[in-house]
Amino acid sequence: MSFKTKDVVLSQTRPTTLLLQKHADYLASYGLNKDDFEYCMTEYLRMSGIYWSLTAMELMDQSSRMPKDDIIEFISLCQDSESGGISASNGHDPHMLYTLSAVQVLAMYDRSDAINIDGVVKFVVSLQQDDGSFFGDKWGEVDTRFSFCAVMTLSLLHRLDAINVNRAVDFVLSCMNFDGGFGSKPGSESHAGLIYCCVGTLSICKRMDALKVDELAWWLCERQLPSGGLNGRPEKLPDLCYSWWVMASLSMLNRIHWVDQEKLEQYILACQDSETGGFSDRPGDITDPFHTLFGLAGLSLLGNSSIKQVNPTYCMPQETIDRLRLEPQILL
Ligand code: GRG
Ligand code: ZN
Repeated sequence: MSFKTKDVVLSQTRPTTLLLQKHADYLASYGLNKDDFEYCMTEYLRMSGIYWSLTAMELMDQSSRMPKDDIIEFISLCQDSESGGISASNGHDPHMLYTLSAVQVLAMYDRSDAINIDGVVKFVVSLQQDDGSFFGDKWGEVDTRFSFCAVMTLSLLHRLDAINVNRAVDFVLSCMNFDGGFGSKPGSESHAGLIYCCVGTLSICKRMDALKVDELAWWLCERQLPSGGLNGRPEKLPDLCYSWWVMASLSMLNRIHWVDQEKLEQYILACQDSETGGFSDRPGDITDPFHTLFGLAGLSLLGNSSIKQVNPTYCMPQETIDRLRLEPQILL
């Protein structure tokens, strides 16, 4: 039996400063060639791709380089007139995940008027179950991710009262484990991505009093590995996106100082590609818009002054959350 920790070693030649302009150029040109193989292969998640890119560009104060009018038109074409839900791309089926991404993008653009808001509310309401949980779409998968998508979508539209919030909270709490963490459904193992979703749901519903704060924050800070990076569960490799799932959760719990922030910053910076721009999951891997957003957002949580302040609950610029007068709960 081996007790070797799964981790990576940061090379001497890794990037150690923020290559901000490279990342903005990378995202501005991403998708300009619609025949690009990677672009074609990611059509099934296009709406979230737009959210990741636009949010990253907003955090770098360069969102004017994104094709705003085309994006807004694309979103309105993705709304299904029957269910009211929004899909990842034109002609795809509506889903909670892409409905949230679309509503987040429109919130940043202050253009929620571009969709039928009552339709979105009807879609989200139709997916809540008697136990408070949410389906992702009409096919009936239940997951705490969808609870988070539901409450975030409705809160951005100021329509949280349309669902049974108490039951939504009860379902999320039924997914809490002995270690203070949360999984995707009752009895499922704790996972940092789902912890973010559950803590985020409680933050929006202002029910963070129900958390086992110290157990949860301890489990979260134990995700840090010798490289400085964070994993999503015990015995797993580090991955840059956990700099978001873990650190945003710790931010809501007001305990980001429980990790070694300098080492984490070094890990995040090492995940940049100095040639192509963008961030990847681990140093040396291929970059993508998803990890680029979470790299930048993670650095924002760590207080990097060349990136705008990000809101830990919504993963959107704090200025958008302020403009919408939303006040998600953060522990003092
Ligand atoms: C508004 C930021 C934002 C999100 C919306 C969709 C969603 C809500 C949250 C997703 C949370 C989640 C489940 C993140 C985990 C993503 C991930 C790296 C999954 C891979 O999991 P494993 O277990 O990989 O296959 P590991 O890292 O454990 O090897
Ligand atoms: Zn990742």
